[in-house]
Amino acid sequence: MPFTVVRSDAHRSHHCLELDDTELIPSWEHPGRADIVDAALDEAGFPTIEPHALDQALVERIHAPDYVAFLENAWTRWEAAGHDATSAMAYAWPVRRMAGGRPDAIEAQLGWYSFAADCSITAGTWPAVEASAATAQTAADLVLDGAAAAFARCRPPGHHASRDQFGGYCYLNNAAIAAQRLRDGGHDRVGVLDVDYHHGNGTQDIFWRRDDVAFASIHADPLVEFPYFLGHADETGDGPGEGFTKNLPLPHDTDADTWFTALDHALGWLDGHGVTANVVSLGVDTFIRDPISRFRLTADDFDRLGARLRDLATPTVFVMEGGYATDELGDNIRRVLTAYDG
Ligand code: Q9C
Ligand code: ZN
Repeated sequence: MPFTVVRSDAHRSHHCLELDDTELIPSWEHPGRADIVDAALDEAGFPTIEPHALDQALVERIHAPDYVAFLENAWTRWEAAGHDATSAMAYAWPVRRMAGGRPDAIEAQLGWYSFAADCSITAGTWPAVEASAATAQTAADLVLDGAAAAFARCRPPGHHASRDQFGGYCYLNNAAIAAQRLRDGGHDRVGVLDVDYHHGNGTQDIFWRRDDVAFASIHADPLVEFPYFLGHADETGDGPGEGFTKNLPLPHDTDADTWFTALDHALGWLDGHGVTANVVSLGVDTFIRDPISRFRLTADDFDRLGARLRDLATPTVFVMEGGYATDELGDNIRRVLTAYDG
C-alpha cells in the first residue's frame, strides 16, 4: 500500500542564484527538481496531501528565534536598504579570529547568518522555506498517527541549515524539524540517517549535544567536498550528546559495494542506540550521473536502498534533500519509495 506524499507548490517562488567559480548562475537547486519528483510519484500512484500550517514553537526548538526572524524579514530589509538586485547574498563572513558580535546592517547579517555563497535570498524564498518545513512536520505527524512511513517532498532542502546559519541550498532544517516532531509525539529516541552525498552539517550541529536524537551520515569526505569544514569520522558529539553522532566519510568515486557497507554500519549503529523511529535525509545526489557530485550509485542501487530500509520495520519519515540530475531525479526518488513499500 503506497504511503502518503506531503508536498506544496509554494516551493516555486524560490529560485535562487549560486556563486559558481566567478559567476552567479541559476542554482542547481531549482523548481524543476520538485516538479519532476511530483510527476514521477503521481505516475506511481502515491496519494498526496498538502502540509498543515507550520508550528512556530516546533521550529524554535530547532532554530534560534533571531535566525527565523532574519529569514522571514531579510528580503524586505534588503530592498529597504536600496538594493535593486533580485537576490540577496553575503560577501563577508565572521571567520577565524573575528570574534565580534552580530552587526546591524542587512548586508553584514547575511554573512552572520550564512556559511556559503551558494544560495541567495529572494522575494519568494521565505514562503517556500516555510512550506518546506511544514511539509516535514506534516509527514512526521502522519507517522505519529500510525503510518509506517511518509515522504516529505521538501524544497528547498534542509540538512545543511544549522541552528542559526543557512547555506548549501538550505534555510530551515526540515529533517531536524521532523525528528523533533517525532520526539514531541512520544518517541523517546529518534534516529536521523543522512544518505545525501554531502555531510548533513546542519543536522549534526543541531543535535550535537543531545542524546535523544542519534545522527548518522554517509557522505563524501569533507577534506575534498562541500561543506568542507564538518563531517569527519572523529566528530562524535559533545556533552550529553557524546557518542550520538556517527560520520562515515567516503572518497570521491565511491561505488555501491563500499557505500552499502557503510549503510550497514550506520543502520547497525542506529539500532544500537535504541531508536524507535527514523528520519531519512534522502538525497539522491549519490547518483553516478549527478552533475555536482562524485559517487557512483546507479538507479538499481536506489531500489536496493529502499528495500534495505524497509527491512528495518521502523516507522520512517523520508525527507527530500539533494539530487541534481534532473532527468533521473524523479525516477531515483520513486525507486527508493516503491522499494520501501515492497
Ligand atoms: N557552485 C544539498 O545537496 N555546492 N546541498 C556549491 C558552488 C554546494 C548541496 C557549488 C552543494 C550543496 C542539499
Ligand atoms: Zn547533497
